Amino acid sequence: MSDQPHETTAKGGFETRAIHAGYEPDPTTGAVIPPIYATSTYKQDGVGGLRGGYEYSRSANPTRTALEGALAAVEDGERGFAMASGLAAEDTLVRATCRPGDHVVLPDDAYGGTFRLFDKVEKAWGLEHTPVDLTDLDAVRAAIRPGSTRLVWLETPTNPLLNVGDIEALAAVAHDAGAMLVVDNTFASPYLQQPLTLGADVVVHSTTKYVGGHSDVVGGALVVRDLELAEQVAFHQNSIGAVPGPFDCFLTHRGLKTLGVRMDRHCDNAEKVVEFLTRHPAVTQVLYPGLPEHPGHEVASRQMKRYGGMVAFRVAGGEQQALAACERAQVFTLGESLGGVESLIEHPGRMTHASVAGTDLEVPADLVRLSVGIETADDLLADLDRALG
Ligand code: P1T
Repeated sequence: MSDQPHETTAKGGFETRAIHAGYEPDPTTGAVIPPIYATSTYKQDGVGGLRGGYEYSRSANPTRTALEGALAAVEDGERGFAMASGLAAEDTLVRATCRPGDHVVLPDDAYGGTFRLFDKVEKAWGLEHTPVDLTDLDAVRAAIRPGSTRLVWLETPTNPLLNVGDIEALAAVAHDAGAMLVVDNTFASPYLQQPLTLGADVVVHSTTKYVGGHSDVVGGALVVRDLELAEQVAFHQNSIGAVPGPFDCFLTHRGLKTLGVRMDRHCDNAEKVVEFLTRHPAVTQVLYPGLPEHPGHEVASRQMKRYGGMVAFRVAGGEQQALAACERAQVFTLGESLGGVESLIEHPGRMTHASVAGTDLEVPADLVRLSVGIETADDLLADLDRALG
């Protein structure tokens, strides 16, 4: 697989890498933006005579190669892999690194779909898992099974409770036991947090969210820093084939270029929303790592540039009032997903995390999750005031 095309990472600051890494203007036309290579196959110059390593678009496509180079660069990794969705990225990673009988440590408040993948799909193929509080290092050490735990899986901040795990400390715990630390960096985005620079082995993204940034494409990514692991992932990416098409890659890459400016505005608006909610009488608790009283605030301050655009809160009056708030909002659109320019509101218990109802991962019924967008902040506050009655 090593003869497959992949761009090396460009140097420079975050925004420079987000905009330039992975692609040089086309030598023939000067096209500044990677064209959408809508082709499944490539003419060979004699049998095996590949031009630039391109053979068949499941294995590699130039629009995808450009995105993969940019993803590696913004995460400070060696290689990036674009996948058809966040869950496709997760499944491909698991197959590349684990075998039946192996074991994975999971967050006890992971995204519902991630838990479902391990609990309902991977388990049937012999992969065991233990959900644990990843903010408790002793609990993580106790959950690790020496010799069979391959992955410690961290989401930080978590979806939807916004708990924060210490990437550096967890990397040390995982490595001491011969396991790898995987970090789902979807909520923070590479602009706010770069787990590979803190010792993580693999970064996972649902690029559907902040990386794409416009709620117009589903995608996922893996970024690694070890070239041997990269070979394994590349082999499984091609062998399983859960890859995005060129138009999806184009949209995701276009979104990535503006990630820095968007994230700063997401954070500005989220801070205003948090300030508003903490003073609102219908709100009993606001969950946001930027709040000094948040249990993960100190760790978040060390490992994140800012605290992100995701906010969760609990509503006085319980589930019915939480559902009513979701339904009354107008500028905040009622819907799943997150990370787009438009604000979204949802009820995790009935929506994104319905798949963990009845398990240890069940989320509180009075919880509302906001993906704070980049609209005019005053309009967002007025909308929340109306929604909360
Ligand atoms: O939806 P997909 O691109 O397959 O990504 C899955 C995924 C993985 N990790 C995290 C932290 C996620 O939040 C998600 C998807 N989450 C939602 C759809 C949601 O509304 O929370």
